[in-house]
Amino acid sequence: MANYAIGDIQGCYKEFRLALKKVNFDIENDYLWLVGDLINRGPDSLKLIKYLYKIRKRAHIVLGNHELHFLSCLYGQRELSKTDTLSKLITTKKSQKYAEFLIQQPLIFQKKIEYQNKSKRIIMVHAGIPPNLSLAKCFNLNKDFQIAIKKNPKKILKKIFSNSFSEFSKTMSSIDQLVFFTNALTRIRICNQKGKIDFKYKGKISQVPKKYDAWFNFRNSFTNKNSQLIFGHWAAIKGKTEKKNILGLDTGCVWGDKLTIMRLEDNKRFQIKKI
Ligand SMILES: [Mn+2]
Repeated sequence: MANYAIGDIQGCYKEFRLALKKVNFDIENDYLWLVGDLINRGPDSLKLIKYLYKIRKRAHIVLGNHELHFLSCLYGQRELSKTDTLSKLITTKKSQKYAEFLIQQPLIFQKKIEYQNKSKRIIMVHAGIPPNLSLAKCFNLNKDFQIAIKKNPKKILKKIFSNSFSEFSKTMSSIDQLVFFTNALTRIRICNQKGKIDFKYKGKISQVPKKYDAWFNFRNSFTNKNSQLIFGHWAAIKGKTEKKNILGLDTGCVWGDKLTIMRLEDNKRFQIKKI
């Protein structure tokens, strides 16, 4: 049995299947971890979701900004943009089934895995975690998020996309905390010492604006020698964080680069070039 984590697929279904083949993914015994942004921009979002639904018992998924965007469009809270490639997924008869499948997925997931008679905790998010949020706070807010989105997806999605708070404060209302948390975990790349996020910046680490840095370069309370964090979202850094316990997996397949699949037991990476 092995655990494999895969970076942002964004509808690159062919490369995704080649990645599973490359590692001899065993559907009966292995687990697949998906860091979100499964869909959109690429050609085959519907095929990808269909397949993931089929193997859902062996898949651990966290939601990315593109899943939230898809759900918002489906529920009439946002409009498709010119660069979206979600129309097949929205118009299929089974769109509701796939939406409900996505709504079941968290924003943060963790599990302990065993390897070489040792164990380590793997934490997975789509974009990252602001340094001033503790893991316990994240799991509490995730619980609130899951309750809110299952109860009334339209309502919470509307709030997530209409309010973009850039920093967390304990004096915020609980709904505002939830909105900040959802945007942060699915969209953060850079922030300042106080955890204030610049949501616009998408470039390289070397050109980050003054007083800001990559979120994983600040001291945090969520990783240690027995736990590691995996994330996607930031294609421009090509998966490189220079950190031992914080590992990026988005290597820009949809932009013509590569799809990365990593075995979590030994962090060995395998890559498939964009076809
Ligand atoms: Mn993303």
